[in-house]
Amino acid sequence: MEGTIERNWEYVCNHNKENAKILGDKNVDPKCEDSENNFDFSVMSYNILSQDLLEDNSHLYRHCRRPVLHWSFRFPNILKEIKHFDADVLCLQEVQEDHYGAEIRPSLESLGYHCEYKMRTGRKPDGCAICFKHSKFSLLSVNPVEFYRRDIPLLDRDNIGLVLLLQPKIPCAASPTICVANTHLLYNPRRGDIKLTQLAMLLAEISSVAHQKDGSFCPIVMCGDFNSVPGSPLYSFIKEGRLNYEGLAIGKVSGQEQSSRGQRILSIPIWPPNLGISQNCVYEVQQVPKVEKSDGDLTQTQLEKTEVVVTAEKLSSNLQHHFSLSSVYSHYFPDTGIPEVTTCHSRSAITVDYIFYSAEKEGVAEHPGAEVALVGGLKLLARLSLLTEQDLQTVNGLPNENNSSDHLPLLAKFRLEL
Ligand code: KL2
Repeated sequence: MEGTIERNWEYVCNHNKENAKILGDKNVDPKCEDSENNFDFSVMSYNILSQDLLEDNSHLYRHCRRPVLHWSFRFPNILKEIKHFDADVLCLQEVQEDHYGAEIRPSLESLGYHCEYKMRTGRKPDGCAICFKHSKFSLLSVNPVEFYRRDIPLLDRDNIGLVLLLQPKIPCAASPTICVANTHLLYNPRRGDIKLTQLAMLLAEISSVAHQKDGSFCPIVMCGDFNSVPGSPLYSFIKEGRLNYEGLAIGKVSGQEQSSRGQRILSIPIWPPNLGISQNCVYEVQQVPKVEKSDGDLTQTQLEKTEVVVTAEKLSSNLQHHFSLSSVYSHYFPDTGIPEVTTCHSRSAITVDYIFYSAEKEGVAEHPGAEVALVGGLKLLARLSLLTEQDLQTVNGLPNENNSSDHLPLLAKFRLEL
């Protein structure tokens, strides 16, 4: 029998009770409690390990006792965990389609969730789901993103993303919308070029979904399994809002492996212009000339605009995005400096899963030079602490008797100040 392992809630706005117990969950600093001017909500990001991928990569799970690997054993545990934490928003990865239809969706619906799902393209039958509590949000839009592009040889992988626009349900008050994104980026440690492009595609979709009439963006939560480690160029790009990738080897983008092959240098630009995404990770306005007025010729100004865009992009090895994103987790335990782990199996124990969010304003000054747009901010109230590799060794790694994925769920509580 493998023991259970405890994870604590860390209350970010309550310095005296940083290590409040899970059971002490309701025991929050009064200053942090729900008030009329706040909308509080919790988010879970969880790669639940599709059975199909578990069986395809069975060499990673040789340390496990056979019975704990069966879906019929794993699913009740996963559901129990989801039920226990009772998050208002779930971002799930590796959700296998048949299990989703037969068990996952019905179970979550009976827990009060509305579920949206996007399956990968291609042959592997899993995808990402975003589920949210009916009682907390209404659904404004569903925006799936396919990273596969038949017309672009670089983009021959079947990963996807999903972006929802949610309306908080608040009595008698107007509230901004909240944009929630979920993804599972390509695993292949050597193909940082594809990973960065997939990320850019997700960011472009988030920009278009979160964009508000006044030119600002609503608050953003971006969850998922990014198959990249903290401090890697891909991670830094998300956090800093900029990346100069000149001379960077494609095998170094994600930091998953120290000495991977894939030492080809990223090309400039990384993705071809016909993807329609700028180096700022937004959809490019179509430069197709308008033929609204009689003659159909390009005016001089239209021609100049087109050229400016093209030349500016040819020279730049800089990627940017407009959001100021923070990570819920800090990736190291402050007292010991030991790394946090979000996934663990017989080959690796690392962080690849994240909850990023647009933080309240003070972040803007940290990014001089980066063109940070006006983005609605969230306040991080609490997170469920992660574990170390050593912690997980004491329970025979993952998956085990009680933890039924090779990833841990990430959990955060946010406040939207109205
Ligand atoms: O790293 V993961 O597990 O986020 O937990 O994402 C991928 C890997 C997932 C989807 O492709 O399947 C796992 N070696 C190890 N793991 C692999 C491999 C591989 N060759 N291929 C896929 N995965």
